[in-house]
Amino acid sequence: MITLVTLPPAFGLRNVSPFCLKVEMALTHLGLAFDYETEQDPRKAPKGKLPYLLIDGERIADSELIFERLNTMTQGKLYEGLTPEEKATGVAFSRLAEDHLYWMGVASRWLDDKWFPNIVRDFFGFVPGLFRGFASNGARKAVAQTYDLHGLGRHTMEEQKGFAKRDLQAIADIVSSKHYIVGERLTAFDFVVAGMLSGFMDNEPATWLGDIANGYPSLREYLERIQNEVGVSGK
Ligand SMILES: N[C@@H](CCC(=O)N[C@@H](CS)C(=O)NCC(=O)O)C(=O)O
Repeated sequence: MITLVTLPPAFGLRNVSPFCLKVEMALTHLGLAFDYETEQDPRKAPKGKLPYLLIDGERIADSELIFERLNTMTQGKLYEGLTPEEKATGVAFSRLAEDHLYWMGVASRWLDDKWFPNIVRDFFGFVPGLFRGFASNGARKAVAQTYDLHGLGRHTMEEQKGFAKRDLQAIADIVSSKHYIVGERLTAFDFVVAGMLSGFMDNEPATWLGDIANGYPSLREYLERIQNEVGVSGK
C-alpha cells in the first residue's frame, strides 16, 4: 500500500509542489497503485518538507530518496537504459532545477510584494484571521533568510533574472534538440525537470519567473509533451 503525501492545491495548480508532482509522475509512469493525501503543514513531514511517501506504514521523505526506493522496487525502471554519461547529465540537470532554479521559483512567489497576497490566501487561508498575518510574515522572513543564505538573495532583481534565463536557456537548448532530458525515452529526469517547470509555468497568476519561462516556446512544448505522455499534469 503506497500513499503520496503532498501539499493541497494552490495557485491554480492541482499539485503545487514540483517535488510532489515529480513523485506523482513517477508513480503513475511505473504503474504503481497509490493513494493521495494532502498535508497543509510541511513541519509534520519526517524532514519538515513535502512530499513523503508511505509504503506499508514506513515514511520515506525527500523526492530523490523516494526515487531511489521506487527504482529498487521496480528493478531499475526509473533510469532504465541510461549510460553512466547520460545519468551524469541527468543528475546535473536535476541539481540545476532543484537547487538553483527552484529557489528563484520560491522567491518569485514569496518575496515579490505584489505576488505575496496569493501566498497568504492559498497557504495561510486555514490560519484564523487574527494570526494569519503573523504566521505568513514569519514564514516569509524565514524564506528571505534562506534565499539570502543560498546567495541568490544577494543579487539585484535584474541579476536574478539573468541567472534564471541562463538556467532556462540550458534546459530549452537540451529539449529542443532532443526529445527528453537524457536518452531516447522518458526517464526520472524528465519528471524532475517537467515537474519543476510546471510549478513556474502553470502557476496562476504568473510570477516574474513564470513570465520568463513562458517566453520559451520549446519549454512549453516540452512540458506539455511530458505531461501528456505520463498522463499527469500540475494543473
Ligand atoms: N529535497 C526535497 C525538497 C522538498 C521541498 O522543498 N518541499 C517544499 C514544498 S515544494 C516544502 O515542503 N517546503 C517547506 C519548508 O521548507 O519548510 C525533496 O526533493 O523532496
